[in-house]
Amino acid sequence: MPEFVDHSPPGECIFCRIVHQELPAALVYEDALTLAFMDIGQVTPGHVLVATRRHAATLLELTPAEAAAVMQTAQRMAQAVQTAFAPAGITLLQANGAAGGQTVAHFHMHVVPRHADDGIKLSWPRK
Ligand code: IU
Repeated sequence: MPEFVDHSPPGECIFCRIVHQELPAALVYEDALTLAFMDIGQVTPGHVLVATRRHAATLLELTPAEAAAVMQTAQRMAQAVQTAFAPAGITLLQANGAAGGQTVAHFHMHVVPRHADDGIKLSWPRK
């Protein structure tokens, strides 16, 4: 069983409300299992989130088909941001559980365009 429990009250998950078009979001892609929209807090210009259409709190709750679809969508979004923003690199980041750095309890993966001098510090413990 997943260790991270989604405590969102039924119907109040922010990303579910985006999926159901109850809240605005800059949607850039959608298919049967996933959608992608611009992160409201652009870490760098072009920062995109890939989320599951179905509510699943973490990676541990995805079906194999959803897990595969998420990575396909992430690659599509990486190709799109490469074309649109010409970054020097792209970071994918996906957090699970509060201890893992997750703040929104609906599965999502960050696609972050990177530049050599963008000042972003990742918490991964390496130089
Ligand atoms: P995290 O990995 O769970 O910390 O990422 C959550 C992201 O969701 C974070 O980057 C927020 O800026 C983003 N976000 C959003 O794009 N739209 C919203 O309405 C909310 C959060 I709330």
